[in-house]
Amino acid sequence: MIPYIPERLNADEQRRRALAFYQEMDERRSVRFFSDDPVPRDLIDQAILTASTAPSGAHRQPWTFVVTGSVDIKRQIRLAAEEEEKVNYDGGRLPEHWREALEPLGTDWRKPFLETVPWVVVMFEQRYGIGADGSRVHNYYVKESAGIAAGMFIAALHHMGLATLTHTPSPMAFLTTLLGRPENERPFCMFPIGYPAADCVVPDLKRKALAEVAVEVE
Ligand code: IYR
Repeated sequence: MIPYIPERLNADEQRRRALAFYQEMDERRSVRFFSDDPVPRDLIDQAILTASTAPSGAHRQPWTFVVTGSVDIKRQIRLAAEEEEKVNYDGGRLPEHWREALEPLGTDWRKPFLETVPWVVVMFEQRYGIGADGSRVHNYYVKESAGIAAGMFIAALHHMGLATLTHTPSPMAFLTTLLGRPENERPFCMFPIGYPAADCVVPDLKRKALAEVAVEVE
């Protein structure tokens, strides 16, 4: 064990920081219309490092971030994702209630943004780890750990002025083969990353009020 003694802030400073951080995060929106302006590669690495500070079961950090800026691979990802989404939207794989739920988002099977963006990051969860001798290492709370890291990843990107979308083309198994990932990894979430297009629009969403998402028990 090592000492951990972060600076203790006074309550006024805490409120100032809390409000500023909330306001910044409240401005984040999932973006589906991107510009093809380039994004420096080192920014992506910095966001991955931040995501990787997430707590994880037994500190296994059971994730791999696969980054691609390859025109060819982005095209293959787009074509494969659209193939699956055509079955979802037009082939009747999405149940009626799901189609209705997506209506306000205006989504359909077309995913041109997967080619427009400078970077696509695919986050894989490691169902189990591989020890130095090649043996299987048990991972714990893999989904929870990956979910927290994904949240920190999108927060990091937003903080540096980049836009993304938590995109889960369904099913996502094609990404394992396409990106040449090993058997212990499963696609968790895909993140197209770039700047919003000049004419980007987003749904007019309202976020739930505090009383709708929090209760106090006395
Ligand atoms: N994966 C599909 C459908 C979709 C599902 C949910 I839940 C969303 O919040 C948005 C889309 C697609 O990407 O279009």
